[in-house]
Amino acid sequence: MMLEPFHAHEPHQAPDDDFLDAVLHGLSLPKKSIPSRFLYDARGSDLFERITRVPEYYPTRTEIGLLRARAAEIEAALPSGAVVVEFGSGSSRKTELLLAALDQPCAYVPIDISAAALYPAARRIEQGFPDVGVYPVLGGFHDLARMRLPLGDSPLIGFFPGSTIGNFARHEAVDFLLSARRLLGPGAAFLLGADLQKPLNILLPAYNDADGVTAAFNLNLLARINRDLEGTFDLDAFEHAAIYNERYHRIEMHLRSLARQSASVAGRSFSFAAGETIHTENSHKYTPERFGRLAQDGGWEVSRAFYDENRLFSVNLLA
Ligand code: AVI
Repeated sequence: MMLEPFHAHEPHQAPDDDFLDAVLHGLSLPKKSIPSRFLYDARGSDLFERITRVPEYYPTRTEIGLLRARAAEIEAALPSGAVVVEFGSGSSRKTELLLAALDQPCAYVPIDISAAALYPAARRIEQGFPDVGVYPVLGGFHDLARMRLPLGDSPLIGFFPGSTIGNFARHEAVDFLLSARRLLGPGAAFLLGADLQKPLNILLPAYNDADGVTAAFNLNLLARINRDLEGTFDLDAFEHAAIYNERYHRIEMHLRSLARQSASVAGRSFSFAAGETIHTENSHKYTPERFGRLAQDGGWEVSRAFYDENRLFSVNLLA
């Protein structure tokens, strides 16, 4: 099969005014919030990589364990000679496991908004899998509707590990699934990681690790505002808080003000009551039933699901 290099799509990097607008808007809301995608500047991405290695953060190692342990079943359930399209590929750490499990995959298309993550990871895969054509696409989730995959008639497999879908609001998750379906076309398969609902004694420490890596990851958002948006936040006057919201089945990360104070961003002042928070991330946790309904609303059907023995995490095969 022949694949053309990609040029159809203009590179898209979130411009700085997007960050400024989002922060000014988010801090003006009655319940202050900033979209979680802004947690991932270079330092934030580095801290997230460290989070995936702290002992309390079970999702990454559980998903990797599942991809390893169930490789034969995953291979049997997926077509041979396929093109793997990975959404938000980042460092492509789990890609090697999938490509190694599949029968003669012919191409890999990583899609990521960060050029710094995308191209080195693409090169690594190219070196590790010389028979697989690698065609990186620089772009974010918002660009999916405008993307085209100029591929031949090989079967397509979407790949979205890590339970990143859990960081979307429900309507965003549905829109994402619909866009992925449009992009991949009829007949495609989609392998998607989803974190499971579980007791709080496991869930809360995963987002409150003892070494404070998650706290540093969250607080780095204020450091980023100070650096990039002429912010005046006192990082010692806020603390990381991760709570479980029972109603929405999600971990919420917040930055909690330790005192009554004000801080300015690009010359605009914002006041904080003691205890007031800035909501910085949601991480939804699913039951198999809730995940099945989400997939259905996004135009897919769960055809097979793999769980680890402790039912911490799920890898779902959608059709
Ligand atoms: C990227 N995402 C799936 C992580 C999660 O668990 O929701 C982000 C994260 N936030 C704090 N720790 C990890």
